[in-house]
Amino acid sequence: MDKPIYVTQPHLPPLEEFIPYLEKIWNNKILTNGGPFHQQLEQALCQYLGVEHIALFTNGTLALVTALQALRVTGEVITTPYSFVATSHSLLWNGIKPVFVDIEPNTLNLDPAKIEAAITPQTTAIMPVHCYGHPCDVDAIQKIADNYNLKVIYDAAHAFGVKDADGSILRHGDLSVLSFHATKVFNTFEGGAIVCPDAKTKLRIDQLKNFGFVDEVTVVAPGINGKMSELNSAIGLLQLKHVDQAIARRKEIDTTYRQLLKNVEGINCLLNSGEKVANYSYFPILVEAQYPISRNALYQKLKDQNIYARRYFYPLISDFPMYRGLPSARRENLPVATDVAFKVLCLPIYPELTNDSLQRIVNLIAEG
Ligand code: T4K
Repeated sequence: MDKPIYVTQPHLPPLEEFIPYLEKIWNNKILTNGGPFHQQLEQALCQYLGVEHIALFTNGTLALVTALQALRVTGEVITTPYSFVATSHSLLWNGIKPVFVDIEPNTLNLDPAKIEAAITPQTTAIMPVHCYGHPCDVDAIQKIADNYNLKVIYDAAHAFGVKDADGSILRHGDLSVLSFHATKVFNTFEGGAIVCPDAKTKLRIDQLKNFGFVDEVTVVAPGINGKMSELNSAIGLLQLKHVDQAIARRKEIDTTYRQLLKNVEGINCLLNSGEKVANYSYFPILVEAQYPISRNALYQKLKDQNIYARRYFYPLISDFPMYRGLPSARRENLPVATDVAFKVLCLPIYPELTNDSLQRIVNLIAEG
């Protein structure tokens, strides 16, 4: 049996490159609480991403929870059912009711045309996701937010380094939240961040991720412990040096999949990012009715060959027990998301995936 091929695998620089970072941590004995590597990584990420302010976190989920708290979001929030469950969980952690709105069939992002109908007097914010790193229709969403005086918090967990015509996609909305989990394009093993528009907001977020302390003796809010450690920050600094190379290889894999799969009937490769600055974080395909076997049968066929493609995002968040009783979670309310969740398969994509493995995956898919 060939070696297992997972949907993703973290790209790690040579171990010896990490030793000097470890030595520094051991020498100065600052392990966490906004130490030197933490500060350096915040600066380096601002520069790399082309944003003004960034607050690092232990993980993306705590960053989402804190982003909502920082903006004092309450009541109801409009969001997508087609995401990782952390998106909606962050709302429940804040005592907020998620209101699910269907996705748009081309981008698989929240459909702006369906948002207005879901707004009620309790709605205070919209939480869209740049799913697979494909930008949401940020202008349409902002227009609705402006009309109804709503906050916009982007779950940008997949959107590291993604740009639109005017720069980073992360500058849109009131806040954007990144994940640096091991499975992401840029990782700090576990980690995350909030991109903030101004220093005042960053200060509030930094206080909230440190229990709500504003000085040694004053606590102003029930903040969480969401601080990134020096070890994770150091990994981030090292990873950042290699991330362009990693994304370039992902792009090659994306292009090759598209070329090799374009004539396979019933396999829809979804959006081609074209000339936009994308990060090629996922390679989702839709297994359509014309394909000889079902999506689940293809998933199993690959698995039997030690190839672990993943059904991101099946089941829909709205189908999990803690959400399915909500009126907005009804499948009739979410026809596009429901359809896509039964068709989607994310194929392996990561820098170390070899061309031979890629060809093997494509051959198995092509034979049906
Ligand atoms: N919002 C969105 C839209 C998200 O997608 C996520 C996370 C979040 C918010 C929350 O951010 P974090 O709090 O996680 O920072 C994974 C990740 O755990 C999760 O971070 C990610 N989204 C989600 C889409 O995928 P699983 O349960 O599918 O991961 P797992 O452990 O099955 O890993 C997938 C494959 O990756 C494995 O088969 C092998 C490979 N792998 C994984 C790990 C952890 C490795 O090779 N090395 C590793 O260390 O959730």
